[in-house]
Amino acid sequence: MDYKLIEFKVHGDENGKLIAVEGGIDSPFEIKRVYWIYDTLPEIERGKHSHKNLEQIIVAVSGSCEFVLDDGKTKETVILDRPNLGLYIGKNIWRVMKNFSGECKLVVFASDYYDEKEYIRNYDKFLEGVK
Ligand code: T46
Repeated sequence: MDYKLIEFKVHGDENGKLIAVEGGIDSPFEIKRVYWIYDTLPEIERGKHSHKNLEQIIVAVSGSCEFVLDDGKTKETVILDRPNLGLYIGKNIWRVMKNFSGECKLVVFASDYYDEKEYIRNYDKFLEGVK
């Protein structure tokens, strides 16, 4: 399945910590867009879509949540629970985000600008596409 976990280098001491992500260096793609997700409730689910071409890296900079990843053949669950861990997701992976902890804050680095036409939001259509 086209995903991987990336350990980011932490710069820090007793004064605090800092992590930098440079496009094409710490991420496998040039970064064109950054967005963040917050104020999520524990019982909700987000995602439920795949992307035709977009690549992304997701970091839980605070709190935690689960990603259920699905390539149409198998499903794997990844837990994001520390700010130095990035989840890279390639194209054609169905993702469901769930079990958000309190104060979960996700920062997402994306390989391209937002384009709703690039999303597949129907699961049957997703399965058709990856067959
Ligand atoms: C993903 C997961 C991790 C925009 O206007 N611009 C944007 O850049 C994005 C990402 C979204 N939106 C709008 C589209 C919807 O009206 O914000 C609304 C919520 O988006 P969505 O329902 O797609 O949010 P999530 O949390 O289900 O998914 C998002 C990303 O869309 C997706 O690519 O992998 O976060």
